[in-house]
Amino acid sequence: MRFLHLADLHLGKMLYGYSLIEDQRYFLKQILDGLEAHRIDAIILAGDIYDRAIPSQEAIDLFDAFVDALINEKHCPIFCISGNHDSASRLNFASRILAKRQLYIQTHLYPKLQPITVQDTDGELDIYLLPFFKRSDLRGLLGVDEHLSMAELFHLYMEKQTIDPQRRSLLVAHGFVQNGASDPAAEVGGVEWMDSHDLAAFGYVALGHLHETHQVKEKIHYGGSPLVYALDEAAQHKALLIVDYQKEAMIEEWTIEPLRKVYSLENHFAYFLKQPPNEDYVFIYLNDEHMYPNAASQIRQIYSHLLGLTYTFSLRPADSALPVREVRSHSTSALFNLFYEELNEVKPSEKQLAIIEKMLGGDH
Ligand SMILES: [Mn+2]
Repeated sequence: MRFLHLADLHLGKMLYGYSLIEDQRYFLKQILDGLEAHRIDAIILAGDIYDRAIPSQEAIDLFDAFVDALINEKHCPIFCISGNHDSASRLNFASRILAKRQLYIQTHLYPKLQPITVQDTDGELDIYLLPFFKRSDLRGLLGVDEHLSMAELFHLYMEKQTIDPQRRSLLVAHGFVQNGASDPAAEVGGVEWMDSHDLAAFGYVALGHLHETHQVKEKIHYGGSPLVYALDEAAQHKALLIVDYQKEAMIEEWTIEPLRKVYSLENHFAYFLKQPPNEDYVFIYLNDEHMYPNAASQIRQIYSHLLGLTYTFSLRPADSALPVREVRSHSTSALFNLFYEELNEVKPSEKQLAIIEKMLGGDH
């Protein structure tokens, strides 16, 4: 059986004020169009379906159209859990009815993991759905009062499970999983870590939460977000994982080019004005030594999806801050001169000084 391991769709995501819904619609269409060619039998959605607990109407419409096409046209079962961005109870709506049509949605944590067992040519395969949970959920479920870490609580939870390592199995989960503790207090996005060691009984673990497509250890993988959702994700590896589960799980990658890329560029103002039209989501760093009026609006003529613009000189650390007492003893125009010099690394010209003096109306 071949699973497509998707995670962190974050439908309805905004990036610097731009709605990414068109990019997400394009991406999901590429998946639907490529299902047969990649011989996908089932879809895994490892949490963070939506970007917000109360998703926008267009995000709901997009997900609705996607699952409709998968279930009703492609007859492709879906195994879905809620992530920390989803509202568990909202996503849970009609889940018992939907399960009868093979749209399995799990949003609640139960004391005992119950598999959905599917049959394929290699025999039975147990699929376990473990939605995102908080430390307090586990504490309540396990009835422990002590101040235990997420990793300790999760270890106790998994000790109560009876996963037969001889059977073919797959776990879908959403959280921060790492190999042991480098930093006991480690967390990502407010989510504390769990130990991959506690997931060793499963034949494959399909994780969501971290946005880079990567392997935690053998048979434990993060699907990653399909699109770049922050500038610091621009250099991340992004690919779809196909889990080819025969006797055991083997991983393949499927790469889909996004509608628009996300990245940052650094150069001179004049350089950007000479570029061909660009529709990518671009953040621009100008390394000119002085500011241009309306730089952003001029650059936006070429870069239609400009995320933002900043001058590299403005990012230099301000290490020459004056003590408060000294600030008070300076005149306003003297402070302006210091400010200008710090920002531009040259003193203001006589002409500029005259303008400032005039604006300030003499010394203050
Ligand atoms: Mn998440």
